[in-house]
Amino acid sequence: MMKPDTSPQIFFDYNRKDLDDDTLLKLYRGMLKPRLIEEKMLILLRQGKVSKWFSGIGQEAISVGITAVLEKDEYILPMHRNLGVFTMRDIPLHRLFSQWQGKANGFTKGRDRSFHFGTQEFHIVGMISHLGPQFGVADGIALGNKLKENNKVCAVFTGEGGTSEGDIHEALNVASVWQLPVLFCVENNGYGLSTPTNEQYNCENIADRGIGYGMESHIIEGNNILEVYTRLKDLVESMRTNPRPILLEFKTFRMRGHEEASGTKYVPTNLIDEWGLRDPLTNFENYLLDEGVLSEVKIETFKTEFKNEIDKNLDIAFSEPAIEFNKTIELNDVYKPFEYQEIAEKQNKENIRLIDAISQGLKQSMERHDNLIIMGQDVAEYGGVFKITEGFVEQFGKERVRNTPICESAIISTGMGLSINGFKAVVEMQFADFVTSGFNPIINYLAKSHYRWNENADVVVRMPCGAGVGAGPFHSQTNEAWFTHTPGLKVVYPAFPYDAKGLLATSIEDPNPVLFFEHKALYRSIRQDVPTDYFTLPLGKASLLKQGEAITIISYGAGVHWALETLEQQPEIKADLIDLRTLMPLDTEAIYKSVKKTGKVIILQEDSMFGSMASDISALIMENCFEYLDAPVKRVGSLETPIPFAANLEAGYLPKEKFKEILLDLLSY
Ligand SMILES: Cc1ncc(C[n+]2csc(CCOP(=O)(O)OP(=O)(O)O)c2C)c(N)n1
Repeated sequence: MMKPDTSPQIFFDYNRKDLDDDTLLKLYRGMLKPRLIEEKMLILLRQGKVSKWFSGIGQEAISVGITAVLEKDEYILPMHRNLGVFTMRDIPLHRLFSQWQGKANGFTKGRDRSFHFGTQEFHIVGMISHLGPQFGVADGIALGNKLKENNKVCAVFTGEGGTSEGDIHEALNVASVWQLPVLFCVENNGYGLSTPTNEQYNCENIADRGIGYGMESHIIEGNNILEVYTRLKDLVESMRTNPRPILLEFKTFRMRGHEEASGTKYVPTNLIDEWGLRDPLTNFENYLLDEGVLSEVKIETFKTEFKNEIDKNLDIAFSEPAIEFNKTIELNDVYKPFEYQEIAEKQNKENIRLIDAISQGLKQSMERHDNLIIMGQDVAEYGGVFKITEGFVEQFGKERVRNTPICESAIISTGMGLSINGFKAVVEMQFADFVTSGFNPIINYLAKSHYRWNENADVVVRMPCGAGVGAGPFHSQTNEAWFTHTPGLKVVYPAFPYDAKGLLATSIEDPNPVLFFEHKALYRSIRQDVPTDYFTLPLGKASLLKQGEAITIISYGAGVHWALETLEQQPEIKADLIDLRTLMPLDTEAIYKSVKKTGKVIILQEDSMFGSMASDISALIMENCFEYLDAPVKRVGSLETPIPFAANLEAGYLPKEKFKEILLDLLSY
């Protein structure tokens, strides 16, 4: 809304409605502070005292207006141009400065830069670099709020460029289907790095997409602080009584380069000039002067106050010594400490299949943890494609056993958000293969959060995996090595019903992210006597299934059963058979002990070889047990091809037959 040319210094037709002077001043001071911090940062950047800077100059009204509307304990998920969110939450500035300088008093112990951090203390969940997952995390936080019935709202930010990410579409859809109270705030500032909006999307307004998601949406003049504040206030109030998602498109402009070093050469100068006239701070300042709420003297007083605060806090941050590398601390912070509690099995046992054991373990965990939420495709009334959650809806209700749209990425991010908000989540991949569509949040969000800002991801991802069922390249993979490679994840891979039940219970107890592999070919073929009550088994402990002097066989999953079959057929082979059960943490002690006894090792896995578990275990053995070896370590895995469909091709692909040959060769070495 434009005012006629009569007062060129005030571009906006401000309407203070019933806002008192204090509120107006709070908003003014709210914008002034980040502006002054940024101006200082730009100087420090030129002096080489800060490394990188993403400027939010000209966009302050959005961060400040939204944060002013939300309660202090309502979560906000900002991006890289939202300094105003952090300052409005009154974070001590020296902590922000330490964060930007990679120092210990920041929020990430020097492990991540700029705005890539969160803080539970201030209810801020900062971004990861990857644009996209924040929206799904906001879904999870909002789902938590909805389940707690606390009438809280959460706000998440993105730029218009970020809206092209698939994660964003998934998260908007989930929020709409589940009616989650999230303010999805899109700051449309004209450019995504150098890409103008007309090369980013082909619709007039991003808010127009609301209709496609079945979601209320609004366009807001992002540089007009009073419009941002008053409209948000009304919307948030109505969301508290009528929880629902709202998509907001804030029209604004990026006044500086994507980051300072990259400049603005590609931005027509007339655009910068035009938007300069709409500066949110100077316009509002002029308006408040006009209204008599502000005076030149007051402006100077505020500026001096903030500049002093900035300088004082900079001194604190600059005088803080550089962080020191301490290997133990670095390694210890990858996972949240978890004290395993043994819950012993009771006497009652029944003979059940692997699939029943998993189902029982999951059900008893749901009974034990009333903050545990299950999410997955078709997991509710249908019971999941493998029927593991059959009957769960009747017992636990649809709030806790949630059918999801087909969107792995947003749901895994939702799990992260639930965890941030005090819940536990189990996410079922319909098939382990489909985890590729949720790879980003697992690798970048779940795995790295504790190391980065001390926030654990209490999420178990269930992974029905494996070949031997004639299901071809996209329903048969055993993809554990994608995850064992990533610090921050735990990976569990049981081969028996007893282990599966106890390890699943522990995986859910453990506050760290766990990939829990369940072999489909074993689901209905392997039976065992399993305690009927809830019990736990420790992660990181292998089991020694057979004992012998001649050779060590190491395996996990289906490979364990192939090895057992071989040993049954050839009882003359005296072997230690180790079932790893957990791949990360790995029970190296059990491995080394056996290798030192037998001097010969064969590692059998279903996965193909290069970059796999067998390769790493082999390397570990060579490095740690070389003097004890009487023969080269042998690895046996599947062919280096995708998994074929036809039964005889699949049999040729799998290493079962090859294993027998190599085992005999090695024995006679
Ligand atoms: C998944 C992903 N791809 C690419 C990038 C690199 N990148 C960082 S910011 C950015 C532009 C973002 O534009 P927009 O969302 O409009 O936000 P703005 O920077 O304009 O505020 C790009 C391409 C990234 N961080 N994440």
